[in-house]
Amino acid sequence: MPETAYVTTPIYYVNDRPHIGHAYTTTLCDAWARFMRLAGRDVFFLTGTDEHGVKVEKSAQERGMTPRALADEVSAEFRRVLGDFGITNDDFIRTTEPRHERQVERFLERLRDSGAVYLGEFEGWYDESQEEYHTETRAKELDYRSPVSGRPLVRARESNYYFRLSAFTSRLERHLEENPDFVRPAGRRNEVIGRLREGLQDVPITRTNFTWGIPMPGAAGHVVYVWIDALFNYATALGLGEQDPAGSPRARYWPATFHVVGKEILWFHAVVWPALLMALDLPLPRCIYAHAFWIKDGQKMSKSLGNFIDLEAIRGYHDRFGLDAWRWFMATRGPLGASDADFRDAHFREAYLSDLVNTVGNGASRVTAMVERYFEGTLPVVEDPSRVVAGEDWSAALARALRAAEEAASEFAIDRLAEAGIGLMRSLDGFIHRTEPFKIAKDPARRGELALILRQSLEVLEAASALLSPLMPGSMDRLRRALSRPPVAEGGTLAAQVRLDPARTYAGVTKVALFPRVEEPAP
Ligand code: ME8
Repeated sequence: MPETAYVTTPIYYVNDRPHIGHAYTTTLCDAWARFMRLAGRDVFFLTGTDEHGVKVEKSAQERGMTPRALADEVSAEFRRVLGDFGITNDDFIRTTEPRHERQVERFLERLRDSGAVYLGEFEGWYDESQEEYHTETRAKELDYRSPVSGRPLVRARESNYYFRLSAFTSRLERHLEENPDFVRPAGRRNEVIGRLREGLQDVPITRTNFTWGIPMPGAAGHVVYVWIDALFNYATALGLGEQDPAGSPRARYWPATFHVVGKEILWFHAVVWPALLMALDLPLPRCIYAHAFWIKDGQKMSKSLGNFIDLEAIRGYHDRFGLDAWRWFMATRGPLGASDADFRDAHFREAYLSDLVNTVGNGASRVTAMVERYFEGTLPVVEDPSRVVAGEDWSAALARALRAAEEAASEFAIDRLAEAGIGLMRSLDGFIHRTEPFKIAKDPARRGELALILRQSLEVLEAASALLSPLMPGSMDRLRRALSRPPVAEGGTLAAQVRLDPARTYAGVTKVALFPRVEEPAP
């Protein structure tokens, strides 16, 4: 049985339309999932929509709709959009589905029976926009304002069910100490450890001020707080809360390899969620990966500022540059690490021109054009292509690229994954520059040498197309068709494709143009 891998995006709120932030996280996860499938892993990739809570209830009211109708509409739009973005998720979970609700109720019963959840009274600083309470220390640090909306925190008092989060402080601290990779990138981990040291308070997990949510079992009027409801999606999609979880064919995917989230929701994922899992005696996810934010002109993107790169803007890029160019930009120029990334049209064009037009596209068209021109598209096995030509040991270079890609994937370093593939294209460019096959072609006596150089170039192109395919699936398929090679296939074929293979034949290679120059002005 191949090793399993499980990657999740946050589930997105249905009170907002899909925008660049959703596209970003989901595209990163998609590239990772595609890579792991190529590498032979048994992958499960989950995304979905978060549909309960006050925010959705209010948005629906404002639009004169029921929350259910709003959720149906927006959730459907998210699913459509994922299709347009080439996302290969294995499931799409909605928190309003009976399978989710039923399991959340069961989880909460278990938590209450074990004493991890109890009925209590609470007063504290409440962030209405985020539906989140803050401790006195934290509220003071925040100057009694929401860190997200900037609106004042309000003093609120409730009788609610609580989760005994405080009881897990030292176990959580120990887990973070002992597992340096539990939170990535490293800077984010230190933030979490720092906040843990301040101590944890129990958190209310039900509300009585709204009805659009999962009822707390056996507690009339209490509705499960949307964050607790939402976090469970990662487990309910696998059936872990069903009566017989081991019987669920998806149970094998737990624990998750990566929960990928934006930095603003790291706390819930790195502290609250693991504590809930501890209370339920379930294994913890291997890593929470929290990326930073896309910003615009140095400012946070927000609905109120109206500066979000919305679906229409994204589709504009798809139309002019192609979906793969968009995916490439997301993967290589986005806020993957700890710092935010400013979205600029000029950056997009620069990345497109230097990486895709000049490097990937140019390398692919030069090599295929020469094979077509000098060998009528057919380069059978002339000699062992692993011979070192012009000081370029391609066998070693391909092995290095493969290792770099695998290591990058193990750290969710999608930018380095991209680099492993495009690095080969840069080396190929240098190789052609040094060996000058277009000059050798003029000398009939050097035909064997020419064949070997082009043969190696084709093999490198093929390897690069495999490494780049998780990021740019459509164009890499086209490249492979031009190489007369089948599309990359899932299930452990990667290592077989990222190496020199004297037994491969290239017949019917045709010149390919992958990324045309785009001259129009910005939208
Ligand atoms: O928080 N840059 O949903 P949400 C990069 N339902 N990524 C961004 C971004 C930006 N400017 N803005 C949003 C929720 N994102 C909850 C999650 S999970 C159990 C519940 C991405 O619709 C990023 O991944 O507000 C962020 O965490 C997510 O969208 C928030 O989506």
